[in-house]
Amino acid sequence: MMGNSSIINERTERTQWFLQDRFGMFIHWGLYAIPARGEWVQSVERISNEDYKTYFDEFDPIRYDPSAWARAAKQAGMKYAVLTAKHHDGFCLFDSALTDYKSTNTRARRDLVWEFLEAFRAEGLKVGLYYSLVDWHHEDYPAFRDNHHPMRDNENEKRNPETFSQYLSYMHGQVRELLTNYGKLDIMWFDFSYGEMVGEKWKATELMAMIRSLQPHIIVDNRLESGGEGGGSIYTNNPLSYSGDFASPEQIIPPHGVKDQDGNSIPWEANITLNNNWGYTAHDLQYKSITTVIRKLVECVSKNGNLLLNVGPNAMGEIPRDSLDILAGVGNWMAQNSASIYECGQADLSKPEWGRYTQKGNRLYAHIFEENIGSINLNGLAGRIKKARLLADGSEVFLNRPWNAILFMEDAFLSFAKPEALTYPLPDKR
Ligand code: JFZ
Repeated sequence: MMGNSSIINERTERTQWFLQDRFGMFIHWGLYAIPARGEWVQSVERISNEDYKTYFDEFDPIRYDPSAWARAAKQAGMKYAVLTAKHHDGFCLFDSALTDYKSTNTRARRDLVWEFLEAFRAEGLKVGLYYSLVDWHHEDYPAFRDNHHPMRDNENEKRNPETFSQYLSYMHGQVRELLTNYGKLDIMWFDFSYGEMVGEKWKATELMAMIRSLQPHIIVDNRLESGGEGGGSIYTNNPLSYSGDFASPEQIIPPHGVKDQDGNSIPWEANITLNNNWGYTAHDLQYKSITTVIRKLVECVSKNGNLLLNVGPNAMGEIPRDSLDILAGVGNWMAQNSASIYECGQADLSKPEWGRYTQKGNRLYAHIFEENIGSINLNGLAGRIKKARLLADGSEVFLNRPWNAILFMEDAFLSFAKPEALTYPLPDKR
């Protein structure tokens, strides 16, 4: 079956840059940086809107310097960034005409989204905005409880599920504002659908028609139709207008990448945290190592996917020191090895037991994860390799010894990108 080829063709065209760039920064920032217990704090702790307003009254990120964020992203080798313009708590980091619950009405008096966009564009990065479909603050958003997604469900608060259409006008209106008043955006990242709140419940066809008319080239995630667990018709060969341009597996890298029912690769981006939280969480010091992050990036690319790596700036507006250290370490590796990431994808070889391959044209990149193995097995490559070089310094790698099966041949090129060679010492507390 051919499926919906025009939607798939347009998706292929729109996502070209995305599939080349491979590596982006996710930024979860909002009022929840003050309680510093994660971006779900209002729901998890059942904080009323009245009590949560304390944080609104107090919010004053005096050290917010998005140029510093943009430099950190760029140095890490990231090519794009996505900021939470509005998360589930409903607080807007932009100057919306449709609400008073926005950063320009806090002590900050700044349009944080505008400044983010300017700063990242100035560094040459592509820019995207996350917009939460879920809204715990809007009175027309229905309270909802289920075990998997403990939505805010505070008995004492006014809720008008029967006027949900007013929320939809608000939500569509804010998306229109973002796509009209903030210049060219590269990514729109909606979050998220659950239970019956899927697709047309968001008036998704109408929403997508507006999005495409305002910014035809923007790429959109798949969460108008799904949650972070995957799913939705993007996984079929018959996608809808709102199925999304890329799948968004959350906190996992799918074992075999993401393919449709015919086995064709679908654009995808794993979104992954540095510690165990998206929003700033003061007590969460369980950070991944630099090597782990590099390997996740390599793993995504080896399966034709992207990595959107999260940071959660604090209430002052700073990316936490631990996160900056990891980004710097990844950046040091990328400075020498990014040729094995950008514009690369899955190799036409199965995964070797010693690590992973990425490939770009006739260059095959061998990422060796096992330490102290004197030689690696290049099964399936006998006779296909012309020469091998260490990617970091261009130095020759002998293929006849100790890898004695390999003969030199025409248009193949093997490069080695070893994460271990360039890891960074981590602070003691780890
Ligand atoms: C969502 C948000 O709730 C979370 O705060 C963060 O922004 C993340 C990137 O996205 O998390 C989800 C959304 C959906 C599912 C799981 C986590 N899901 O459907 O399984």
